[in-house]
Amino acid sequence: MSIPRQIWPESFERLYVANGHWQGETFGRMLDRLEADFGERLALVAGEARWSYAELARRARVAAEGFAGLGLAPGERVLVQLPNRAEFLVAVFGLFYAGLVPVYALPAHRETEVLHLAAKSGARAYVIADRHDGFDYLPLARKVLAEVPGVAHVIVAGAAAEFTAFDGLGDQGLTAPVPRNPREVAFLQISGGSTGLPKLIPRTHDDYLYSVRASAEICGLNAESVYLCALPAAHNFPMSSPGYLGVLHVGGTVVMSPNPQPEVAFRLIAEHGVTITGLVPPLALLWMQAAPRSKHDLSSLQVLGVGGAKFIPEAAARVRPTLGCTLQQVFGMAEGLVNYTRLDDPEDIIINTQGRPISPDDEVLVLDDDGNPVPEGEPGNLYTRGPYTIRGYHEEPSANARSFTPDGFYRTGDVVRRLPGGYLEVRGRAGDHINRAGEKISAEEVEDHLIAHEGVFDAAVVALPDKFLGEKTCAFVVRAEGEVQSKDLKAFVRDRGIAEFKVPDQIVFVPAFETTAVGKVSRKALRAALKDTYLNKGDAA
Ligand code: AMP
Ligand code: DBH
Repeated sequence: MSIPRQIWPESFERLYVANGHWQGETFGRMLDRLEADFGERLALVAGEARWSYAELARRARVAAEGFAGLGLAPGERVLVQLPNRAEFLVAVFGLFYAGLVPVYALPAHRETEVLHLAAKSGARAYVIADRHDGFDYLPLARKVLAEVPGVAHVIVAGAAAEFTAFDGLGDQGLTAPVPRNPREVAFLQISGGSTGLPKLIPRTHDDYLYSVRASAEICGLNAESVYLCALPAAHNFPMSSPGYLGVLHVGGTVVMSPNPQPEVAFRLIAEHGVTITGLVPPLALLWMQAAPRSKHDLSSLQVLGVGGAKFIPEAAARVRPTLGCTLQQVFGMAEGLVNYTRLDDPEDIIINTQGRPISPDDEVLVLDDDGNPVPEGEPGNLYTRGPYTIRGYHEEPSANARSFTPDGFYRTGDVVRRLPGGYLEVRGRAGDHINRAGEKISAEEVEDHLIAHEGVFDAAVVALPDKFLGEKTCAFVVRAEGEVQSKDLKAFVRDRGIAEFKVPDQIVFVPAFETTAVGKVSRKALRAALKDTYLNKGDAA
């Protein structure tokens, strides 16, 4: 069974082909090309692994044979939840080679998210590591097998217990990639989203590989480039902006960092001569704080990409003086559109803007709340469509009706100013999610968890500014009977099996939520009113 095709109108498809964006390569064929072009060059450094392109390709083909041997058929989905280790690249290229469709979960995801992603994608298998960051994934895998009917296999990197060992998959390897149509969905990426649980983002071979090739060029990559994958590899940013795919595309080397902390990352930069990496703003701040005191030589680093959340100009201005490299601001979204400041842009643009779109065929509209264009320099809502921006989420009719216009523009929910030259400055956002250090958290999702507690009558979750994280979560809670405390609620939410970054940072108990004369106000209005009453007046608990 395959998933529905992403539909661009035919005239757009023709344009994207004619303009050379969609080139008809699949991820499976890409692996063969990389091996042919860069065979003995170093592709991957991860833990003890030092693998050439030929070795990476060989292992991916063996894994592909293993996946096929389990009975997984082309077009079927496989949920992948792996940390930054060598198996990540082997698994995803192995899946592509076997014609399978990876679905990317973050290592931080727990039961609630994983069960949802597995069920929603119709996953047939689940690939995990045995442990990461102190968490044992095997009990979670047992739950997925028991509760999601379609999932028939669990494949484990590390100690596999009763499951299939990743290292035992396959033997000789497939000799050629299982043919796929490059216009078909290659993988499902996830969206942080502003409502409910994460949504699935269908990306095609053609659209995604265009963004990879173009990003590699914009970021000045070549075969000497060494990319440090410091953010979780499943995130769109380290995947393709320009990410490990951009670096592999040109024959460079990917270095996997098990985590993005300076003490780990700096050693890897010095040891492997890392030239480029990508970070979210809080990590960039942490690196700038740590660099002057570090004993490691960071002089190989040429470019630091920063994105995922707004990087304030004061911090942006400090990148070159403290880290000795060029800052590249990256404003992207897993749904598609990615903006970069260019490496040779004037300092003023690099510090004060979030860049401009990758493609001449990216269409960008900045509209007021009534849908009319705003003049250049004025803030408005950002809408976009283009050769690598989706036309709809996977099986989400009501979200699609909200998030896409009838003529196919994606409503990003971001408020931006368009500046001369098409540069964008992110000013804020219209939607109700919290951007906590680059992780997007749906207010609604956290509210639903809080309201499930018997001591909670109602809850509303808002973003609070935070000097380090950018934003943190604050939950306003109206108690039901009893005296439930913050720590009880945090423990309760955590125990429901959600990613730790979604547990509210702060909980403020309030006697009641205001309702208007008409009755219940919208959640959006309620959140705004609560912020106004309790936070903007400086009396937050
Ligand atoms: P997602 O749709 O979950 O992939 O998250 C993408 C969202 O992250 C964007 O729509 C923005 O709200 C936010 N974002 C990404 N990069 C930046 C940036 N450089 N500055 C401000 N916001 C950003
Ligand atoms: O936040 C994001 O989703 C993001 C940030 C930078 C992204 O998807 C990207 C670059 O490609």
